[in-house]
Amino acid sequence: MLEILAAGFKETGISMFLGSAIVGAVIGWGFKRFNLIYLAIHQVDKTSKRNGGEIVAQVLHAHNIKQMFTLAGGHISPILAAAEKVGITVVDTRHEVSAVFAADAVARMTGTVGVVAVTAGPGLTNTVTAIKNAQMAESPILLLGGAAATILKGRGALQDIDQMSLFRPLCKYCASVTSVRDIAPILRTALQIAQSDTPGPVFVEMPIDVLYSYDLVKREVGAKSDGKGVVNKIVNWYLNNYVDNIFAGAWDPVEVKPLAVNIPMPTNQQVSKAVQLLSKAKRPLILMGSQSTLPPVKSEELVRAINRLGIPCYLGGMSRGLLGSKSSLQARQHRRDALKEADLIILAGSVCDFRLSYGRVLPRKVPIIAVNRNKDQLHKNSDMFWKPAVAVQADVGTFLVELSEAADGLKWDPEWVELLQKRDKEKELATEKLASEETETHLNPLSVLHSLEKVLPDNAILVADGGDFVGSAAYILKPRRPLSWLDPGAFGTLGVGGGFALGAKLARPDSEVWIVWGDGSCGYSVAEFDTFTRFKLPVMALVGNDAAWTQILREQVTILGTDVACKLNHMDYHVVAQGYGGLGYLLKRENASDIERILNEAREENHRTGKSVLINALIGKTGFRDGSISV
Ligand SMILES: Cc1ncc(C[n+]2csc(CCOP(=O)(O)OP(=O)(O)O)c2C)c(N)n1
Ligand SMILES: *[C@@H]1O[C@H](CO)[C@@H](O)[C@H](O)[C@H]1NC(C)=O
Repeated sequence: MLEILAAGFKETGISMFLGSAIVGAVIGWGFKRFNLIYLAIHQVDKTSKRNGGEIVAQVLHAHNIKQMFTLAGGHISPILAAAEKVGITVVDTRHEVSAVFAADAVARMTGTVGVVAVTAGPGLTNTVTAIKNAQMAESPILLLGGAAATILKGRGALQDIDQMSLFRPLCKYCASVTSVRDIAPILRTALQIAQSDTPGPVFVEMPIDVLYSYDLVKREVGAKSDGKGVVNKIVNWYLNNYVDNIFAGAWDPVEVKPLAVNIPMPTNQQVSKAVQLLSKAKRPLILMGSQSTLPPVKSEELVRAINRLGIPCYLGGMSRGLLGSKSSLQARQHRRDALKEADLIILAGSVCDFRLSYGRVLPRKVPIIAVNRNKDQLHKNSDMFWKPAVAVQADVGTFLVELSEAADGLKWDPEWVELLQKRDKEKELATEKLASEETETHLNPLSVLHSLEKVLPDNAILVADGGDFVGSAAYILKPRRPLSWLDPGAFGTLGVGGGFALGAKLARPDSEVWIVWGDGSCGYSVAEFDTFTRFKLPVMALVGNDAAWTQILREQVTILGTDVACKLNHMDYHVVAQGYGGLGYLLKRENASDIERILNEAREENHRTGKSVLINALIGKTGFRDGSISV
């Protein structure tokens, strides 16, 4: 790697950047390129074999980072080697996009920052979709990317592209490190920003010359101790100064501890205004969104607050499972009707985007209390379709806890909760009836999902990756506890399955992690079964195999009259899993009466052998999902 860069540089080099060298030598005197004052004060230890990767590892270790996800590359090897040395588990995936999804899952499950390191150029561009997904899901991720040496940027170095421009629109903070002494302060700032206010991804570009040791960088850049002729002397002087500046003060003692994270808090006035409105309500309703699961409020504390409030809730995104699977306060079905009947609505982190029909499903005349850390999300479409009575830009969990204390003693119409419960029961009975219907050729997907619901243990974590089958799963499967459901979020990205499951199993090794996959979606990341095998992470997967991209097919056929590009085959995904060292099961119609037993057998084998399992269920059509959105 280094050799290639150095050779490339030498070939095209000397004469090509002669111009800039001379200009640089003159202007450089003006302290722009190398900080001569700094150089004069700080030592350059030219014999040290240490490298910047060690500082990266030190900072991450001090921030309690347990895993780093990656796919290798020479640009980032020093980070991986140093991370391994300080005891961070370095997990190498089969695609960079899965590395980011895994870090995202760790961030969501643990309330810390997920960390990814990928190589320059294609390594980084492969992360773009997952980083955008994390931005939309407000998940804090630190993306470390390799890069060409700063001095070789734009000179034809291997994998050298303008990476900063790619990530600026996707990340809360982007920085490129230009000297070893800057590594710790930049990383601390990046980690702080990732978690502050509205959490999200941050990007730190680490050019190869801040990651390798002094002697290697000097060689790579092509700086010699002396040269023949005036021009060569100037070039060498320039290059030596460039390298010295990178390493000046590199190994001085430096602070690596976390900086304080900023979390926006509600004011007393906002809380008492909300209590005042609540005191007039008989049928209040909470729509909970993912933000409610963020630190600092712990899940148990939030659950206590909701139970104290006694207000029925619909749980969305990461808040699914918050109230367990049996709470009488949780409503699941007929949200539209409930919104029409409620006389006060609390948007606890849920957003008036497409998921709430841009706010059009909210009634006009009842007070709406909106809480969100993010100002844009808080007010989304409030100029068009709805209006908040109180808008609180603050942490959702903290607001609900304070509200539950201030609203103590308030009571609601007892028939309200009963009504929502009764309707849920009715809908569930109707679905169960659909599940018992025979499909023409293959298994009834609803019946497969009902069987899964019956065998899921209390420690199950569900990863949702697909279209129709997963949409049905979201109705039928009940997450057992807080933070036990992972879906892509508002970006709706297919392909999260392998990466999410990887992160979830590492963050919660004692849980039984289940990927619920569409057959189309499975194809994106089934290769991560290899990663599960190598890292001895036994994951479970259920593929609803209908030989199509059905969610799209359904409406494309109706509206446009063709199934073009929407058909797949009944492929042997269970055999693919076996090829990657897992166990595979094929479920067909003849197994219909036996599904629960087979699922349990698969679970037992998973526990017994420590191998991941893929259950390939050949499913047929039902009318259950007709009319649901399919974009
Ligand atoms: C990366 C990405 N590509 C395409 C889509 C569009 N899309 C949404 S649902 C869907 C079909 C999913 O098919 P499958 O995983 O087989 O599940 P099924 O609907 O058949 O149950 C597609 C292609 C998307 N959301 N994300
Ligand atoms: C499904 O049924 C067939 C036919 O009875 C049987 O041979 C097969 O073993 C069953 N599959 C599983 C996974 O048990």
